Amino acid sequence: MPINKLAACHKLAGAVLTIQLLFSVTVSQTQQFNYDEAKVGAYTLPDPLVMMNGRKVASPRDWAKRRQEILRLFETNVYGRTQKSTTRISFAETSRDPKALGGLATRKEVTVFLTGKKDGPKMNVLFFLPNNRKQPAPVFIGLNFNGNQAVSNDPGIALAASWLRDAKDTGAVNNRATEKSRGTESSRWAIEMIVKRGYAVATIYNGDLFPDHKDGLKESVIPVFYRKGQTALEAYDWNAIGAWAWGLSRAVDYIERDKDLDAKRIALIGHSRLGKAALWAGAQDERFALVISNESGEGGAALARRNFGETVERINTSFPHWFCGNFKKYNRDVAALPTDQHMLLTLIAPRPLYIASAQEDQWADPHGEFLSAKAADPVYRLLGTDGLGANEMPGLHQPITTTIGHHIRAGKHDVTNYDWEQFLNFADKHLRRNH
Ligand code: GTR
Repeated sequence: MPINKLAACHKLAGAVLTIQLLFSVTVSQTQQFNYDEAKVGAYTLPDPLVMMNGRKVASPRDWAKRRQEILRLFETNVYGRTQKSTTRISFAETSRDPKALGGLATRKEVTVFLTGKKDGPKMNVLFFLPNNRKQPAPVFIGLNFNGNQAVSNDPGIALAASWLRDAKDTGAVNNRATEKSRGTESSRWAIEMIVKRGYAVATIYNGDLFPDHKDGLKESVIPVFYRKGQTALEAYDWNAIGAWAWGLSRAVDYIERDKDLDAKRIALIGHSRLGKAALWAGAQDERFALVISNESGEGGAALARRNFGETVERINTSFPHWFCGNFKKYNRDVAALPTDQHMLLTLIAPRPLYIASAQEDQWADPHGEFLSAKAADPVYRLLGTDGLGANEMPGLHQPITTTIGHHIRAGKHDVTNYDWEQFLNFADKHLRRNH
């Protein structure tokens, strides 16, 4: 065969091979994720009521010990160990509008200096306080994805100063917030509804704590707390989710010192990746009186061992900065994890916990979120609560409001007014006045 023909032949073969390769990559990528309940396979969950030494947890007293064990397991294997800060926060109010939301609320912004020093790391907390209140207001607190200015169209809110994802939906230019980024996340924050029901709203941009990209570490709060001589993360160190959770606790430090707010009645909410952070914050810090996970999925409420939707390997690959280094060891061997996510939920017990899912959000495995809540139920019952009041996942729009609450609604991955109505009903029922 003449040489040029041979080359052409090779080229063709190469092209065919490339096409075949592309095809098989696409096929294996789609096949990698299972959406068929029949193909989930068998798995055994670690028992939250058995100590590592094999002893059964039979009383609330035993549970206090087991709880510490489980916390350590999550620190070491999943989210990383939160570095203790030795300094106290300080803060400054930077804005106040007593006639926000047409007079319904007082809007205020507070800068929290996370090491107490003005030139150290800081986060901005945005509050809406109901004006119609006779005592300190209970609070819904949660992180937001796109900056505080994104949760409302109120032009008085300061634009986020930290890194922001450049995308149409964020209104950011060169990774900075612009006027266009106002209100871009407001459909997820039913602020008026919440305020009308007598609750304050508090929110923080997660990027103030750890910019959400794989090189976000250096601009995050974490290096500020490096141990002496430390220059990089150890496999057990905290990462983005740990930093986000930590920031939520620093906001509680502030709330405890604000007499407009009732620090004994704080409901913590998070959606998706921020739902993972909310669960981890609620697990570590018992000052959160109630915790809500909205579609937190893999690494949140959903069971890791269930082969359905997103996987441990996929989340660690797409978001290497979220979990600790050790978590990556389980990418291909989830069964070896000493934890599963139902154990994260048990760390919130006996405090009220609400798990919300959406039917079209199969990536987050709604059934796996429900089964996780179910597997946390024995701990809730041991601690004297009514646990989760259902054996099977209820149909759409049939909320459960026992101490572990739950709903699945129609529609996509999102936070909707329907979700907020259920969260408010749940908080009305469970966040009783403590004084
Ligand atoms: C997805 C991720 C999910 C969830 C989601 C979100 O890309 O795979 O685990 O966290 O992002 O935060 O919206």
